[in-house]
Amino acid sequence: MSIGLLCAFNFRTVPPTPVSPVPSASQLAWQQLEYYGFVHFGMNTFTDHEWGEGRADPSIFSPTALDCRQWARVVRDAGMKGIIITAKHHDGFCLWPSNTTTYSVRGSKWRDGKGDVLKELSEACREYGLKFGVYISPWDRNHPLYGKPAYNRVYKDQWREVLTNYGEVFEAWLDGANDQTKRMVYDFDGFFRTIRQYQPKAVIFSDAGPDIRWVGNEKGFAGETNWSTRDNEGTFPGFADEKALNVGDETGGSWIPAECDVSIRPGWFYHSADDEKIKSVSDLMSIYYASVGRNGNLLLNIGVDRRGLVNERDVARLVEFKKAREESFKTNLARGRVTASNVRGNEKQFDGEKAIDQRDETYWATDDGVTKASLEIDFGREVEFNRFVVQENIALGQRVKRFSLRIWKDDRYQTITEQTTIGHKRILILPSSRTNKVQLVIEDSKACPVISNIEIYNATEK
Ligand code: FUL
Repeated sequence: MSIGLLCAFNFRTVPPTPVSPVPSASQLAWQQLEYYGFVHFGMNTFTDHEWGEGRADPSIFSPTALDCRQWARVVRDAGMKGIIITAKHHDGFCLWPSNTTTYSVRGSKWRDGKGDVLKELSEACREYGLKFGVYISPWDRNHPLYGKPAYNRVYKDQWREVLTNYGEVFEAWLDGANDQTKRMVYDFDGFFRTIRQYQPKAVIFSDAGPDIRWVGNEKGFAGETNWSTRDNEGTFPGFADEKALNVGDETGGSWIPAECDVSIRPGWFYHSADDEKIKSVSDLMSIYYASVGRNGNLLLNIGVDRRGLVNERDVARLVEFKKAREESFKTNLARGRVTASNVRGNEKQFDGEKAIDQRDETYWATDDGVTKASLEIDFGREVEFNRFVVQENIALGQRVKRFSLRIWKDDRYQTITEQTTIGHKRILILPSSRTNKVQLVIEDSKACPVISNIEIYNATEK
């Protein structure tokens, strides 16, 4: 065999070995969604409560114009990728005709007691190309068995009903609020097994994962340092070490990325008194940068109103927020000559160009053992920018520990920011700079860096 053939067949550089832990296929798909909607709707909508006690008469649940297709349309038009609905909140009222309780839509007059919000919403989500997710509160202030071991069976049955009757569910959401007096001992492992049994592809969210973790606050802010890795031993839903959840653990043994839940209004449920208290576009942009821009997913809540519609005020704000993002990320300036300090095996397949080719599956990577490296983009002209987007190929694990950004100014590179983690996506808000070239410097990484994407923008909002 000739040397040439040997090179072609034997010495092709292999892709980087994954750095453990890595995301499952479902976690990877989940991370791509980035932004989706939460809908809080139920008995509280009609009693004007946030935490109902489970005593309100089912007949009080009486939406006059409920239209899940409107919710789906609004959510799709807002640029969100799915909806997670409060199928049951702490008051125990079920939005589907559950056989586990008498406290459900079946006892209401809505659709003559024959309605099923989950059926209507899951169908609307399919029609509008949205993912469908479900929140069932473990805490139940109505169910007679709550507080007794037998309630664990009830709760599992609720998941079984919801996960077997409405098609594909992308996320199962378990909140951590609990009764301080009844001391219910939850069978969380059993709950997770039940969910896996009926929807093995769904990701399970709680304070403690197992698939997705709470970010540690309800403001929608992830830590500037945000590892998707975490050590979960001894944690459980309701356990909320807010600081630890906010930043993850660099050395964590499990892949449990953060989800940032936050409401567009002060409360989670709709209250007409809050009609003028909807978050501004600028607040929402800050939330976006601090969630999606810090390696988290954004779960933005809308409280559907008493008609059973997303209120027109919230609709308008969601549209404005979408426009603001489109404006800011309109023209990607990351074009030009790309030079990397090191390219894995000197192979084209891993060169710097792959970080700006707009293809998710390609990436710039260095040789094994090279954990400090830089990548220059020479624009070939002067550009002005104030946003820098960078992504790792997280299928190979989250690697980068520290990075910085430099701009060419006064005949030398000058550092304009020093940062820590990247993960799926990091968006930096920077003071406006004019320069001919920029340099991304990976200062330290768990293994050779694997950078799948870089984008540069000059955002209109400051
Ligand atoms: C919390 C609940 O107590 C709130 O009412 C809300 O549903 C929030 C998203 O989760 O645990």
